Amino acid sequence: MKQMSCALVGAPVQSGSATPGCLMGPDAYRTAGLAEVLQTLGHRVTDRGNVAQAEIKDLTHDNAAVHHLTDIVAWADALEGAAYEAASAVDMPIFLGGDHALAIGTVPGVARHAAEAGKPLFVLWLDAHPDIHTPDTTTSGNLHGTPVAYFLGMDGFDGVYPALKTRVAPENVCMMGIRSVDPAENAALTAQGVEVHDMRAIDEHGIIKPLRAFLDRVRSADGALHVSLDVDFLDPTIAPAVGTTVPGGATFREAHLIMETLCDSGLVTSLDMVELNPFLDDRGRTAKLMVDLCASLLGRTVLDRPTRSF
Ligand code: EXY
Ligand code: MN
Ligand code: MN
Ligand code: MN
Repeated sequence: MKQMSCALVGAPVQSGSATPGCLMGPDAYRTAGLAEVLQTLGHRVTDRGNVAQAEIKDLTHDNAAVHHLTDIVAWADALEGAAYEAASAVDMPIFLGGDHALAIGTVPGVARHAAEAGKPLFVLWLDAHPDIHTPDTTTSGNLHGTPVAYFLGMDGFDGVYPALKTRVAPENVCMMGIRSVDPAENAALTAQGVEVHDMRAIDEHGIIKPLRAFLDRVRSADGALHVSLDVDFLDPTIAPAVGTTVPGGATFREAHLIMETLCDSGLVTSLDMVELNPFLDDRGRTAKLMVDLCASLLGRTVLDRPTRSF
């Protein structure tokens, strides 16, 4: 694997989730040795610390049905700029969550950088959930369930979230691991035409063929590829430290196969690692697994696996 310049960007967002604790995520990845692991793989790693929330002057529209809107809007503004800057500075920005609301900023930010390079942004969404609610369709009011609807440019965000700077085309989004979908999200996925490989499809047809077909599309479009990895994509028995566990998730090997295949493709240009809640796990097992998956994305093969317990 070619040596990459990587930037760790902490995004301790937690107000998009119902369960506090994600604000400890970035430091849990640091404690699990993420920078050191990537350096042993030969990459140049800079830790940019944690992004500070932008100051929100005034919020013209506060939707009572959603939680912590002002907080999330402040994060979105700050993260879009931080993501754009990191993507402009290094080969591989890695955004350390924090809950999935951080993608409200990171995806448009890296998309803006890609667009300036004349590249369409593709997104691989690895998650039990499609996260395609709008502020009007969410029933929980938890805004970590809304980033995809926002960056697709769906209606319902005007005057609520910052004006979307760079939109992602729905045909450029591929979801894997989906197994918990609200009715409004089902309708949105169909209306938008998002490619979804839910766990039933993965059980029946496997991962590799649809993943390779998606990567062929990224390659022929000369696209950039952002991977958004939610801890709850994984089966809760191997990744319990997340507030939205759903049984029947990806196995250790399915997750590594995806990362190893992505590594071989050389197409990935940015990564979110989201929804880790260290408060819900003992001994950092989930954080270490996420670090291990990041290592596979950045060049560790199945034959390089050192003797380790985690
Ligand atoms: N669809 C449910 C909701 O909107 O509350 C669950 C969302 C979970 C979101 C996590 C980040 O993936
Ligand atoms: Mn770049
Ligand atoms: Mn998610
Ligand atoms: Mn999820």
